[in-house]
Amino acid sequence: MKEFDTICAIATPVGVGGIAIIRVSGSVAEAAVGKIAFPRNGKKIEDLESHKLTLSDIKASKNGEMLDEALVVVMRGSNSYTGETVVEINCHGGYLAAESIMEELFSAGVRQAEAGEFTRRAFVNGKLDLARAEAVIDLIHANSEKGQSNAAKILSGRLSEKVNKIRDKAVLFAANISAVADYPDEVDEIPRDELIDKIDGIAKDIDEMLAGFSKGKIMRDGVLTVIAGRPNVGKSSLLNALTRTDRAIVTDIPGTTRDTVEEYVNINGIALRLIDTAGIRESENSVERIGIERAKENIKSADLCLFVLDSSAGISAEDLEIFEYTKGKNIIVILNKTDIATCTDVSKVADALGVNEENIILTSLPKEGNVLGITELEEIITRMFMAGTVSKDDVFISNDRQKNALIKAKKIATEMTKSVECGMPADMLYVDLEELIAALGEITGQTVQDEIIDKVFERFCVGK
Ligand SMILES: Nc1nc2c(ncn2[C@@H]2O[C@H](COP(=O)(O)OP(=O)(O)OP(=O)(O)O)[C@@H](O)[C@H]2O)c(=O)[nH]1
Ligand SMILES: [Mg+2]
Repeated sequence: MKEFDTICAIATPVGVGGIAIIRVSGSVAEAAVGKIAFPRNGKKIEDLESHKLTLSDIKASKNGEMLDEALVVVMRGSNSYTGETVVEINCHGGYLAAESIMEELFSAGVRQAEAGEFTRRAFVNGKLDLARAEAVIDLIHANSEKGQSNAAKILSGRLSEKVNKIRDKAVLFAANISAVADYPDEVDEIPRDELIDKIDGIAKDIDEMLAGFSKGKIMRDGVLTVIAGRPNVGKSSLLNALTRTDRAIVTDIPGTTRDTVEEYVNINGIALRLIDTAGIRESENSVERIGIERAKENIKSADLCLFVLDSSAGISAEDLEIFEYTKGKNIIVILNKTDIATCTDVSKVADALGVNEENIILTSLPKEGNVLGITELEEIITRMFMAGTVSKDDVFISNDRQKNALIKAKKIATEMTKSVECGMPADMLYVDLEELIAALGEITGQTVQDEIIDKVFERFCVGK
């Protein structure tokens, strides 16, 4: 266990609320809290039973003035979140009680914790591996049920288990190789076919994990969805229909939306970050032109583009021009205004744009009257991003750091196969295997540089 100074932070959000929780961690946590907290059962903080809440008076150290009454819990020894003694004070919420207690703790020599410092200590003290620490922050920031569920599974150690299984295979393989090298008279050489099989087995496991990345990323970050098209086709009406709000201004004047409008919407457990954009056209108006540039930029970074067409107007040259910007993106074409349309021939539209008919949806989104097509659109989006059923046991890697470590490991495996095929002796694989093991170890943090650890904890908030 590493020795650190003692830190404290308010672990609950700032503002008016029932309670606020102050977390104190480190060797002098009990002594510092003991200066201001007086358990009603007459005991001292140091003598409280571990992991048991005790009602306590909180008094100013200078003059004994009552500051609050709070529930105090000591979590002693390594049996705490950080792996060091933690004291938590459940005081009253609002702006003053927690702040005044924090001031008292500072006077007692406790330092304000930095963002993520509690979890970082948990990692350093072996309470959490790096993948699980990442899941803590993902769980806090989860904005969809699927994101929450995947983060909770990773937090429980399921992803690390999966990685460690592959790693164990590689470790065993390395041990076999070194046994042959060390005891050539007693241990038989490993046949080349067997070497290839072993490497393939590891590579296949890595591929399987990599294949889950796109799902995991969507679960964690949501789908960046841009609504694009000509002016007046019904883009803002679509944002409003999907969010069931009047968030975006809708008028019959082309060029109504100037700046981008953003809203989150949850579709069957997936979070969509919806961006409504300015209708793209040649414009003399400088404000509108900026909006149009923004629209184009947004399309570039989108995971999904909802391309809206006015079915009452047919497909124009401008539509085709705008559609070019969406090339290479996941596309769903929205053939809108079907209530007043003369032509809603899906196969014609599919031909004109070169998209699959399945990716074209007929909608009707009038200001007054029946809204149609939204459920179908939601179904297509769900299918597109969560294809195949996700069983409750599936757990997915969800960030670039984890993905890059797997890609590194996979590359090494590919090189190893090539080496064996070229007739390289088995003991030469040992060094590669060590690198592969290290690459897998980056995911759980067994082998990882400090700067990567810094990056992981940068995303945390104070108090976690
Ligand atoms: N009849 C009918 N009118 C619609 C439909 N969808 C949208 N509209 C109307 O079309 C007009 C333009 O709709 P918006 O949603 O503002 O269009 P937009 O694409 O956001 O337009 P810009 O912001 O100017 O680019 C409004 O008067 C809407 O009420 C529809 O399905 N049927
Ligand atoms: Mg609009």
